[in-house]
Amino acid sequence: MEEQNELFLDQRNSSAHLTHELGNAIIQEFPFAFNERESNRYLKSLIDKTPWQQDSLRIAGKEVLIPRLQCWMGDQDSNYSYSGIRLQPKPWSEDVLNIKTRIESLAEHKFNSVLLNYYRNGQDSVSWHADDEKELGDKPVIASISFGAVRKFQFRAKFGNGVQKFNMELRNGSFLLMGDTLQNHWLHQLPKVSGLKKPRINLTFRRIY
Ligand SMILES: O=C(O)CCC(=O)C(=O)O
Ligand SMILES: [Mn+2]
Repeated sequence: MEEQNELFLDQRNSSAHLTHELGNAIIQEFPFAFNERESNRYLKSLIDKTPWQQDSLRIAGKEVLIPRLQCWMGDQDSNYSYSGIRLQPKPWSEDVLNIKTRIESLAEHKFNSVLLNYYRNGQDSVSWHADDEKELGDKPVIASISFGAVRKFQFRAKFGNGVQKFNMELRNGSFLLMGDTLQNHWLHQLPKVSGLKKPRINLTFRRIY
């Protein structure tokens, strides 16, 4: 496992990136994919204009609200379920299409849907999972963009004794390209943070087959 340092990157260059090797999987991190001004504008505009909903999961016979708001957008023929929740795609918004254009050129990859997550404060989170639903194919490439509060993002090996871990900080305007073998070998989570009042938006672009 290898770590590089973003201090050596040119902050004005949206395509400047680091490569993290996690065993047999690769993550490319573009810390400055969106500059601070546009990131702050996207944060506010996405919070205000996205048709957010809070879904619930059935856990041990009880309906439990998930700790974040979500919105699924995509091409109108994409149909997807996430942790047992069936998501009907909303039509693309102008902001999301603009973000999609930027990251498709950085990633050199096309996506047809996106899951938006709104973490209202440090008490919102997502627990250990992999984005490995069968609709995403055998080797899903996932493009993850973050706006707002810096949050810790953690990886844990799926197999073996699970002791292999990797942590990163997802900053305002960063873009993480999770390579095609990552979801097969690693789980990820965004843990709660006590005392954090600031919001964060994350978009994970996916390709549904
Ligand atoms: O908010 C994040 O950075 C991750 C979200 C995530 O893992 C997901 O929606 O599948
Ligand atoms: Mn995920």
